[in-house]
Amino acid sequence: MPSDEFVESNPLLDDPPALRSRMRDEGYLFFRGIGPKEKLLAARRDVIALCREARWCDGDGRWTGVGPFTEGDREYMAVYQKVIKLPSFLAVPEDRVFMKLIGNIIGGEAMLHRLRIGRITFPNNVQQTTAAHQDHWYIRGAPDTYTIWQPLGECPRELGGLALLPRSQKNGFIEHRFQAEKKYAGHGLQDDQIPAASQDQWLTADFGVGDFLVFHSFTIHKALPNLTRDRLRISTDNRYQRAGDAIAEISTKSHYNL
Ligand SMILES: O=C(O)CCC(=O)C(=O)O
Repeated sequence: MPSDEFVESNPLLDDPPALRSRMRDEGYLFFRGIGPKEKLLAARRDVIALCREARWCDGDGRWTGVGPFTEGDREYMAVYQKVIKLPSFLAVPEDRVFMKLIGNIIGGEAMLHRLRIGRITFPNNVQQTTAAHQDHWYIRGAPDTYTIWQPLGECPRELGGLALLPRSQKNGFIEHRFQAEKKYAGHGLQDDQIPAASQDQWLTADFGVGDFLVFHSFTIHKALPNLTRDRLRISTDNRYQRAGDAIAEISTKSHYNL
């Protein structure tokens, strides 16, 4: 039976041509444990403090039953605008490990977008799980733009990590459809738009602290639902490209311009 686990790219870390080649072939790279753990946990602590202040969770990130709220909801945005200004949250994607890695993937000077996204995903809210999409729909600019997705804290599958379709970037960009039921990220790809041969090839992982996923802006990916009873899924996704390449205005501003 084929594995539904990402292939780890840690052994390629110091081999830029091999990193580039795997990214070109597979559309993603997955690394275990090399993210800046202290920074990730500091950001997690600060995000949880804000969620706790809003009475969404206890000090351990355990949901109180308030909500569920989603990006776009007034209650969510009131907390979110504080999250994306936290110095600890902003510091994560700037870490040298990411800048160097992306520099090696693009073979040049990496630039981190000002747009930095945080996600707080409540339990009992499956309908609002991020649908399958390609980031190029939202980010535009240079196709050779790369997303790094990582949880702040551990993210076992039932908490809803990220899944993607390997090699899906090779089919190029696909027009997205409006999905009226979504409160945010309202455009996505439906099953009939995804090549039939790859429908059963979704890959994912149980993410530990410091594990992260890098993928191309044409790679099809989606969130997995948070199926836990009482845990908030806290994550961040950030985008990088070659300095000097085309960039759309949205990527030069903070999320929602908050
Ligand atoms: O974390 C999520 O729910 C969605 C993340 C995502 O789609 C992305 O990083 O592009």
